[in-house]
Amino acid sequence: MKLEKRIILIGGSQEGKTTICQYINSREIKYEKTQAVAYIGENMIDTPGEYAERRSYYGSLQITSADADVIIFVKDATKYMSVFAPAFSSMFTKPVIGVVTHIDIADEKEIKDARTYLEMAGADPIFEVCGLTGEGLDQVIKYINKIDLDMY
Ligand SMILES: Nc1nc2c(ncn2[C@@H]2O[C@H](COP(=O)(O)OP(=O)(O)OP(=O)(O)O)[C@@H](O)[C@H]2O)c(=O)[nH]1
Ligand SMILES: [Mg+2]
Repeated sequence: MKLEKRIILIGGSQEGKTTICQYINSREIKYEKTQAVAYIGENMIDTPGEYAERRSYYGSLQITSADADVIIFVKDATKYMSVFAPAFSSMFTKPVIGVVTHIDIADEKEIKDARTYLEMAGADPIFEVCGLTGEGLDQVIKYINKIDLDMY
């Protein structure tokens, strides 16, 4: 399925942002640390985990997000902590949705907790995916393509 809007992925280190970009762009899935903001394909902006982990980078995230239509907060369900403070989404003037990754190896409680972190951060709705197999990503793309940007 083709992504028809430009998205930016935000989340902590190693939570699965780049893997989602690789999957959606039909690229080889391989681990590569993101060192700087990267434009992948036509429609994806990948960010380094450090940007969401350090307050001093929040301004860069805000500026970079101006280039996107939709913001995705990405959270690995198997990581106990979250980089997303409550109402983190209020920094952005764009629709913010949430994606829980690693559902292939997380248990039910971990997935539920990850959803709660994303909800508290203001992401809505929230999807569950596995970046390695692409499970759940079709629903994410379908939802994004349907968002009416005039509402924002
Ligand atoms: N089992 C499993 N592994 C995943 C999933 N998504 C990503 N990974 C693995 O998690 C590791 C980190 O994934 P990345 O996509 O590079 O993470 P990132 O958020 O881009 O990390 P930074 O570039 O450091 O910000 C890689 O080894 C991926 O293969 C998933 O849904 N399930
Ligand atoms: Mg990355």
